[in-house]
Amino acid sequence: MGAIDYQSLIPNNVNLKDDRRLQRALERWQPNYLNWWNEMGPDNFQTKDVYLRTAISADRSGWAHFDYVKMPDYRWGIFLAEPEPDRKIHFGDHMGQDAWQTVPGEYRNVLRRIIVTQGDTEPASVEQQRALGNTAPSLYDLRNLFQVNVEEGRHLWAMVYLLHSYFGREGREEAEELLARRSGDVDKPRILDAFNQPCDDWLSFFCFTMFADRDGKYQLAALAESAFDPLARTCKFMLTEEAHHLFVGDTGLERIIRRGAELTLADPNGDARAQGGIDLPTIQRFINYWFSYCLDLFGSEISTNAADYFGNSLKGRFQEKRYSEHTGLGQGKSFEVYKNGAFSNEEVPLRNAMNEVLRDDYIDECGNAVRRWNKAIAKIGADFELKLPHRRFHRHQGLYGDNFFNPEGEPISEAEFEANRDKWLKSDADLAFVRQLMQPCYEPGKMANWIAPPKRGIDGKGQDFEYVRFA
Ligand code: BYC
Ligand code: FE
Ligand code: FE
Repeated sequence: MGAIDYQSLIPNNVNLKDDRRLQRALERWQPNYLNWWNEMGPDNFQTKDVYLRTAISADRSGWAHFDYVKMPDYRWGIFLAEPEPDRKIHFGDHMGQDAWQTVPGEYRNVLRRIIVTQGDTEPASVEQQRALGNTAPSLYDLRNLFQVNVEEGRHLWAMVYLLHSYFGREGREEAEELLARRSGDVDKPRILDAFNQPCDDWLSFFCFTMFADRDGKYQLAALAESAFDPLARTCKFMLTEEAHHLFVGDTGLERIIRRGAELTLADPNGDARAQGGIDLPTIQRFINYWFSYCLDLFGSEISTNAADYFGNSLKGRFQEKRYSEHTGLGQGKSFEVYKNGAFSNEEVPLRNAMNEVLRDDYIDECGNAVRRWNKAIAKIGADFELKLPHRRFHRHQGLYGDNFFNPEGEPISEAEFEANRDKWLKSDADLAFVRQLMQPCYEPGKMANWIAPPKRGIDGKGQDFEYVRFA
């Protein structure tokens, strides 16, 4: 295992050549995928040479190879993490049994749904980010965008492999649908809300890779615990690629924040916008918007779906092994429920609260990043502190989705929310300002004015390396 077969039309480490039917089915899907990529993938850059990494092995050490590639020639393929010999199920009702190499009949529909939901987000994000190449702040950032895009394309392959391999005709139909839905389309939208929001400026892109890809990290980690072994191994390898997406988001935001702080100080009136930068309150409003949409991605606080996923050993907690107890039975989690104008505490069986357990870990990790960013602001000497809004703020799903709360989480009227909307969330005026700032900067080593340079380049290359060739 580990080594990847690059001789086949579809690179893989699953011995695809030994399963001719599956191979043929995937080879029939491949041109449809390429059509989708050419239609919905990065606008304007399909013929350029981009310095990209490609997976060459699925084990931990040295899995990637860097070289110039034209994106449509990227070797998208099927890479699963090494199998764990004699793997046992380690949570839920099936704990102690052998991990499943096929799909148990009774979980066929629900597993398909989980895989389709996961798969749907991958092409959705490529669609959302389609226009960004036209306004990249540097060649370094342009290259990172495309790296993220090709890997999200590969994550779609990862899920389509599972659908084709384990779900028969229905799986093949779902694989077609994954290419037919479109982000933001009124008739055929993507499944989850955050993936239908436009993401066509770079501040949004970095918020997206910071917050939405990080939801991806937590969802994939929960699925990497799954009793269904092929899903677990697929997600495990996706997570190694995902680390770079999170790096892009976290450091991208940090660079905009640092630059915003510097320009605030440089301006006689403390106005970063006047210096061609993005002011920290605007960055805060973008964070409020994307963070709240991404909190929705974890599903309802109290969810029978979540209880079933965990109980059926399909989806675990983040790093399930950290816990000492793995059935989730006989325990509860308490919630602040807001009903008829008042809060009350409600205790819910732990299994039903698994979405919230995952969301808790996610919020903690986002909070750590904000603390780091604030240190960077303080070091520069600007007087501003970024904050994550409260988990109840601006929610569209779940326990708090039907009420209005301010960023501190206090209940307010709809009128009060609307009166403050532009103070709390990116406004049309913010968006217009940010959009006009987004002018391409394609000279090697140059950086747009509104973003600080990265601390180092990619693959040991310098800042002035030609990460994308325009010739
Ligand atoms: N928008 O019990 P509930 C990534 C629906 S990101 C719209 O609350 P459940 C990536 C829900 O489907 C990771 N609808 O939720 C990042 C259900 O619908 P039905 C993606 C929503 O099922 C960046 C109903 O509300 N992976 O990889 O416990 C770039 C009530 O369900 C939303 C996954 O999500 C929403 N936000 O949990 C590229 C993992 N939230 O059945 C890639 C797979 C809920 O009533 N998915 N609904 O029609 C899951 O595990 C679960 O589906 C969810 C929802 C956690 C998403
Ligand atoms: Fe992904
Ligand atoms: Fe990602």
